[in-house]
Amino acid sequence: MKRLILVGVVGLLAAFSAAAAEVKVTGAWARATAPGQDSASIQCVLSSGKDARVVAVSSPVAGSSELHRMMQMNGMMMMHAVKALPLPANKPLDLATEGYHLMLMGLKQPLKAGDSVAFTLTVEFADKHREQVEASADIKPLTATTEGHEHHHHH
Ligand SMILES: [Cu+2]
Repeated sequence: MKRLILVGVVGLLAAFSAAAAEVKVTGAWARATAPGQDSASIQCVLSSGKDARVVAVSSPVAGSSELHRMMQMNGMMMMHAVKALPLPANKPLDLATEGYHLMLMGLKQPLKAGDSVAFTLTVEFADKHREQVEASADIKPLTATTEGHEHHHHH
């Protein structure tokens, strides 16, 4: 009898944690801005317990924010806005590896190393249900690199 009760409790806990953590944002960071620079890109790793896609990003420090992807064009790295970032169930998406970043434009203040910047992702699940995911990115010194993935500069 005692053993049956224990199993029941464990099952309930598992159900709770699955519901509370469908989408996770880890390792979010952005580079400190140079003088006069009014845009920044955020890198992070996203994971979801269900099939989903990120359809929007916003931040209180930016006038506007977009989902961006890098693309090589005529030997130059260009970036362009995309409508969504794919987020298949249980398959973490490392934005840097896939050439994506979250683009903050029209920054209201410079980003300083050691600070953090809050941002919100709008996630749409396969059933069209949408959820807001709050996260924050650590601001790293201007010289921080993304292990060779950084091919572009924002001006
Ligand atoms: Cu960009």
